[in-house]
Amino acid sequence: MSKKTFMQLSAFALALGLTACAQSPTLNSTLPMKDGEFSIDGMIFGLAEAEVFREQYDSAPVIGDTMSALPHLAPLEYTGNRVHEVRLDTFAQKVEVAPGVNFNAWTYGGSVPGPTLHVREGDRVVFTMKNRSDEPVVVTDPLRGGAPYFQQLAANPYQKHQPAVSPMPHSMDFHSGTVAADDKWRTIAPGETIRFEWVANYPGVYMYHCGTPSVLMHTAMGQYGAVVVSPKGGYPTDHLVDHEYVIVQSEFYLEKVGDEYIYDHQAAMNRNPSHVTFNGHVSALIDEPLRAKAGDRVRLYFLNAGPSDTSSFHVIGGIFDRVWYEGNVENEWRGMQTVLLGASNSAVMEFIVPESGVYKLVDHEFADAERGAAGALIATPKDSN
Ligand SMILES: [Cu+2]
Repeated sequence: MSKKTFMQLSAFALALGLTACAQSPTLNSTLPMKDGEFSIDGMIFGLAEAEVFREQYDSAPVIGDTMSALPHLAPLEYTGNRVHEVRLDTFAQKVEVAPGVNFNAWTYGGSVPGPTLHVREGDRVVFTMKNRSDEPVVVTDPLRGGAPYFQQLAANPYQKHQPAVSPMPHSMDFHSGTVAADDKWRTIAPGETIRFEWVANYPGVYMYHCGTPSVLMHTAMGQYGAVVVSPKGGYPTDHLVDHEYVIVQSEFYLEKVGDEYIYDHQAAMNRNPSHVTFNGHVSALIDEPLRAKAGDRVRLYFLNAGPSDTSSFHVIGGIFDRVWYEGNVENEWRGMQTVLLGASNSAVMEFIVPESGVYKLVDHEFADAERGAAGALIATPKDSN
């Protein structure tokens, strides 16, 4: 269903009084609080302690109906708030980041960046992650199911995923959560599973990543992705948007040793990346460019995952009509040519496609564009199909 159609249906449902319940005047979330939790300014804090345990589990490593592969964003086909049961296992995977350049990455869900989770401000996430770095996990068979992510990954296999084994302690740090990091973001050993909850108290586009030292190394090895928390009241242009895409920029620090590429920690310390990519591969948005028509309003949910570099994102031939820094509707900018983002900063950016043609997407720090941070949007004429 297109976003416009969904917005129309949502408005229709509201008009008929079909929404689940009226929003509480004091709580962001329409979900009940649990024992021990407390509310400040409508946000929920004081969540239960994380659990760490061992389980027999060798099934789908990504579960969640709003977990998608880049550049897709899963639609939120519900009103108000809900609970998301999300699994995102961590394991090694051989991935390609440029033609002929592949390495044994540490991943969430098998791709670099990992899947994008979409929730609404006030939603609750019940999160489970098993550290499966000691087993070969296959993600190329879409029949394994569990999330739309697998079908999307299969349709866009530029990373050429292959199972790999690299036993290593790992953790998960969601920037979208407000919790005690020493509890929820704790490191777990291969074979262990962690489960904890977080509430999406603030809207925006957030990074998730491994927080196990060296954080630089674990992030540069591939353990990061995006969470989109849509504002509960939406963005003011929701009814005008024709296409939405998610882009994650990140750096790779690889050196060739024999026939293999491996991570180069010294290059990472020196901030000298071998590759800088949009969506994990220098060709990702070139082989599969974004699509739109002249006159369309295109919305990009953009995260600069770093781990260490800034991004100066620019659309050649376009001007950003609206930019919401960090994705928060309160932080609105107009008429931006370039959006500067530090490591783990993000923005929601919209531009109107002026005419049919090719619009290149670049990091305007051109040393990074030449390292791979480039892509394209192809626009067909206004009245084309
Ligand atoms: Cu890690």
